[in-house]
Amino acid sequence: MSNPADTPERRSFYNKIDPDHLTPLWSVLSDLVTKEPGSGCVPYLWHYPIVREYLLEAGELISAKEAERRVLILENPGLRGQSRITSSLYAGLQLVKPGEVAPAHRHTQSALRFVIEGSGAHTAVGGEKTRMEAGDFVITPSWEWHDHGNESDQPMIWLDGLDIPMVQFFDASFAEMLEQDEQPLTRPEGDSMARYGEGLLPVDYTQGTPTSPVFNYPYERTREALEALRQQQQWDICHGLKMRYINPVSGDYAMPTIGTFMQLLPVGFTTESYRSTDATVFVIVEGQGKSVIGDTECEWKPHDIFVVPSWFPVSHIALSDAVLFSYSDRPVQKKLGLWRESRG
Ligand code: GTQ
Repeated sequence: MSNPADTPERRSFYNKIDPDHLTPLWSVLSDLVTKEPGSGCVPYLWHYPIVREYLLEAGELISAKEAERRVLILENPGLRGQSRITSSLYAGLQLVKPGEVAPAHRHTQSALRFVIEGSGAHTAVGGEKTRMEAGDFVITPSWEWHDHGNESDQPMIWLDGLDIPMVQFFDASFAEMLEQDEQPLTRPEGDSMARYGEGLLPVDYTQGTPTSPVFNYPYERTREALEALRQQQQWDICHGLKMRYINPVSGDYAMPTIGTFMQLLPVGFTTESYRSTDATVFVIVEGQGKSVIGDTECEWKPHDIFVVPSWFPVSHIALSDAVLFSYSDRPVQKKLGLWRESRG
């Protein structure tokens, strides 16, 4: 499919209608309704040690309080200037130094934190604090107050994944600051996990919120589950062993706009080529290996971050036991009937 050629008569017609804010569909149709996905989003890998250096340097330039959030945005090389890692998703690395507070605010954008390094810093969400360890997946639901702090003696760095471009697309952004830096706490630490995350629910609980009421999924438990399941040796040829995080109340994805996953690839495992319409951000939690994304080869080590654009074939090779966290807009595409995948 290609657009019909311009002729002098056509061009002069286009010029005539232009002041009335009209434009011919046939000149742009094949760019709007493409045969296959292709947004300009390209495969790319960020080497963690490089970004980490810059982030610590940023830590000397501005405080978490002044910045509100001290974050370096991971911008897809094909989408520069748009603050996005894929067409629909945002990624950034956030640093909170010992003694700092990132002040309380709330917004309609949903956020996930995936902890890269540090131990014992906290985030408070909707009146409850949770301490964070490397590998934890933590959720900030839409419109919940949240502030971050670090009482430990080491810097804390995590990956922020937000649906900022989606909310931008819908023009549905609202945000506000709380008058005080830290929100009042209304529940003890561990309350949400005990109430919703132990295979139990309060007897009369019916409220289904779109976001999981469990807001910290500790790595310790996730890793234990992967290790237990590994005994079964039931490997998926495209994914190894891949699990998705769920909202325990509904069984749906943990977040309404972002799907999150954790997978184990045993040493030597090479996945078959796979593609899907949800462009996906991967974070290496453990291990070394390589991913081939279209024609691009990405060699990875722990804490590296890479992006697989929509419909690019990807295959992973694990050179040691590897654990990969990933996130994408899959829940949204599935609800809209748009999601497709292809194996092999
Ligand atoms: O921690 O609330 O990376 O509001 C971007 C926007 C983090 C946050 C980001 C945010 C936050």
